[in-house]
Amino acid sequence: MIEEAVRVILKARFAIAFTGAGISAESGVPTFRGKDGLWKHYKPEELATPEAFERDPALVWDFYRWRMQKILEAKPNPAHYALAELERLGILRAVITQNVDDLHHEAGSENVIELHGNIFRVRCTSCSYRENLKESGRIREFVNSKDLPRCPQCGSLLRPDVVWFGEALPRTALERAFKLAEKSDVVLVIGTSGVVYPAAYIPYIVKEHGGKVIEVNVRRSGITPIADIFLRGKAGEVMAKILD
Ligand code: BJW
Ligand code: ZN
Repeated sequence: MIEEAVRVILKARFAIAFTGAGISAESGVPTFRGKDGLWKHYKPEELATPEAFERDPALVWDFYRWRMQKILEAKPNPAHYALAELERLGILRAVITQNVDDLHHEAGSENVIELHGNIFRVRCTSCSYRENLKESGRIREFVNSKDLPRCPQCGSLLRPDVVWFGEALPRTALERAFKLAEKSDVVLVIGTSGVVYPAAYIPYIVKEHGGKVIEVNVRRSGITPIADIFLRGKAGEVMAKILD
């Protein structure tokens, strides 16, 4: 199976990757669904929503501070590095990710499309204020603070610059991702349950346009029914073998 996947990838004219929380699992970043992914028994649908933030911003900020902390401690794993290497070799054209953890950039991938935002950015709930905490050097301050973060311009609550359920995805990112999917002849789908839309359309678009779907996951997902090649295993281990 791996040999077949390698053959398809090497033959590709325009390959892309579509990644989810599972690619960062081996880096120590908890996934959303599944027993290890839950935070204090809350489902993502109960925390990653504008309604949850309105009702209880302190609870939602606690969740995001916990995630920021985990992500700060995390380093890219062989799967992130493999995608960066495939891009460097001119085989992979883009990484479309649902992750907010920045690990693709850290591994050296350059053309990364973030569909669900980035956990190191915050924005004001009232005005246009935005801040990149990596650039401003205020991550530690954010993670360690117990107070609700406030906008320095208008005093309203700040929120993570990520996409919650019921919110629109960043338009240019989604349009770029769909266009890339239309012209791709191979998509490597790594570590996603493939149940959150519109992101999960990406592999379907590739398939509809005649491209091949190669999936890497420890278990079956919403994408598996259309996968041409399903590689069962941990992302880091499988991707390291592919690069071998
Ligand atoms: C490993 C591994 C290892 C583990 N190696 N693998 C069409 C149909 C049905 C519903 C909808 C639809 N269109 C829209 C909806 C509604 C909704 C939706 O999709 N709901 C479904 C859940 C039913 N979608 C939305 O609300 C979206 N917005 C929208 O559509 O807006 C419309 C609109 C338009 C115009 C104006 C206004 C509105 C927004 C979705 C936002 C999702 N946000 C989150 C949080 C982001 C911030 C944060 O990170 O905190 O995104 S939720 C969460 O799920 C996060 C993830 O990116 C996303 C996907 O999860 P992912 O990555 O797949 O993770 P897991 O945990 O589910 O899976 C991990 C996988 O890895 C598993 O398969 C494991 O087996 C595997 N694995 N270890 C390999 N070592
Ligand atoms: Zn403000």
